[in-house]
Amino acid sequence: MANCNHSKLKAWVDEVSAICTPDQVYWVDGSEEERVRLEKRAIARGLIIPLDQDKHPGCFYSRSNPNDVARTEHLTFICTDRMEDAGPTNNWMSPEDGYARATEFFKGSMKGRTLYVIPFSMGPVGSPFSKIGVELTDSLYVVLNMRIMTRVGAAVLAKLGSDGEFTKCLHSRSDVREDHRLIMHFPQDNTIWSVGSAYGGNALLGKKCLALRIASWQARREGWLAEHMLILGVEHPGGKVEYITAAFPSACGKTNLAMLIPPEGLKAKGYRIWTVGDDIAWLRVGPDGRLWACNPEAGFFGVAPGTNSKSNPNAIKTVRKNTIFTNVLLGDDLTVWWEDGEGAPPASGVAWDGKPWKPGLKDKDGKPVVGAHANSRFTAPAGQCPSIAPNWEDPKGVPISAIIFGGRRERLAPLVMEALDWNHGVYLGATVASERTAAQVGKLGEVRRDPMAMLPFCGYNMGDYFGHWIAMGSKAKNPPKIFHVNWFRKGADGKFLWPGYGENLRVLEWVLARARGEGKAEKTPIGYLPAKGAIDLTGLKVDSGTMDSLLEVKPEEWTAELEGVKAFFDKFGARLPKALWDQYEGLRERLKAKVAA
Ligand code: OXD
Ligand code: MN
Repeated sequence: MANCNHSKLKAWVDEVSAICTPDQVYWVDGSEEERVRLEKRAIARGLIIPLDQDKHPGCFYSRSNPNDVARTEHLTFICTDRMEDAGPTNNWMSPEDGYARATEFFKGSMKGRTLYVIPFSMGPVGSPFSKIGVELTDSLYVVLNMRIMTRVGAAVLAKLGSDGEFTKCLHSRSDVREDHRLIMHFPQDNTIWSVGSAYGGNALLGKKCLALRIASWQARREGWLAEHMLILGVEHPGGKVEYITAAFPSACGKTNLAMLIPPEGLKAKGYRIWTVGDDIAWLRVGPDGRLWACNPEAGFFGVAPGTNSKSNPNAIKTVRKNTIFTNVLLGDDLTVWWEDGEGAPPASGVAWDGKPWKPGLKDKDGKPVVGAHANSRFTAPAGQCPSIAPNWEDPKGVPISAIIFGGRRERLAPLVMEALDWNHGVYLGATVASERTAAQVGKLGEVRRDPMAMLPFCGYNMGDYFGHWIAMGSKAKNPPKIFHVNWFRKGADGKFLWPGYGENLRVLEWVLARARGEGKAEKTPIGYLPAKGAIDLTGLKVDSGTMDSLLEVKPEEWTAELEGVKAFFDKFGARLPKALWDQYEGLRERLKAKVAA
């Protein structure tokens, strides 16, 4: 056993061993020597396949069970004494039922396997932001991924000492059956139990389970924020760096924005983007009354398809070495490839589902067969990203100038707007929505709300969560300005109006100018919008008519939108803070006045 003198931790490992009956227990120390040893073990067991080491040094391929390729929200529960504490947007179970049901699946689940004990820190070890967890898992794949995504091992155990607090994270892949799968959160006990899945979001318990669901609960109690946000720094001509956090629902391009490369015109001005994090931000009020943010993760668990040197050149460079690829296409030449990726596909290979694959392969109905699963992933160390900020591990975090919310709306929402004040900004975050696209089951054009992009990740009643956001505005004497963006507005021809990608920096430039009290804006009923010419379009082929469409505010459409907002807010009953109803009424009045004018 490792150098552990934490009696409660040792007792818990014994207790779990008695239930899961592993053949042996191994304490992860986090050393380089251990990495090599565990990789060899995983290769020998067929859990990972080494890629061509000349082309992809230190990289491995892994394929999961085809029934286990994404987060399973319908099997994810918040287990609290009172159902209303989980709220209407979470699945709920009582802690008694939760433990009892999951115990059935954990019983004997590690027989013939090793139980790995992974002490891990979310956030740099010892930072005032950081939280410690210990994951007990029977999955070597999880161990190798946790070593990339978090800080693990001896240093964490030392920090924990003999009686430090930690989140108890229990995981077993068990038999990877969907009917034996449960992802359970017990926030009152600072505990997570996940069984029946080895997929990242379900099994790397530091990420969504700890850093968002459990942390959001703790954050409310302790007066900070745990958010589904990227963090980036914008270096201005002259060298000054200002930081932004941004929350977008899954698959809306957070990783791409976090690693943005300025387009030629802006690069020439002297801009540069620094990546601090691509998925999660923990925010605390600093001594200066500002919000300071820290990325609790140490790696990127990014979606592969669609990642290429146009959409995200920095991600392509990040995954060149020391990366685990899961469920992409494995070429017979031991390279990896994914749809809408980089370069030509290999001549032949094995697809994510284990079946032989060739470029141009069609199914029996003549439809193209993909080589990589749409949710296939790369796990890569953050430090390898060419745009990683030199201070990304600063224990005191980075000071935030602006918070951005965004959804995917083909109509209605303008390219960018600034909230009138903090509470209005919370309203903008609470009403973030996306329209369903043809790719999703359901009514086309139907609006799905994803407040602050936290719908699947908030570990308590979202009505209380909105209240906590409102309260944080008064706690921070110097809070950041709040904005809403929409990169996805379409014209009458059904084409995107805004070019996106690196050009988004033009919007960030206006956002930061506004945050400094500069930048020209026009007050509209829905918020401050850029005044004509306030967004620098030099060198960009977007004409002024298109810009007008991108920034058009149609009061009738916004009035119609209020109905959907009301239905959503009504779900929370008395738990919805009055301040948000005030915002709703204020917007209604402003729109009425505009229509009447
Ligand atoms: C993720 C997600 O995996 O948001 O980051 O689903
Ligand atoms: Mn995410």
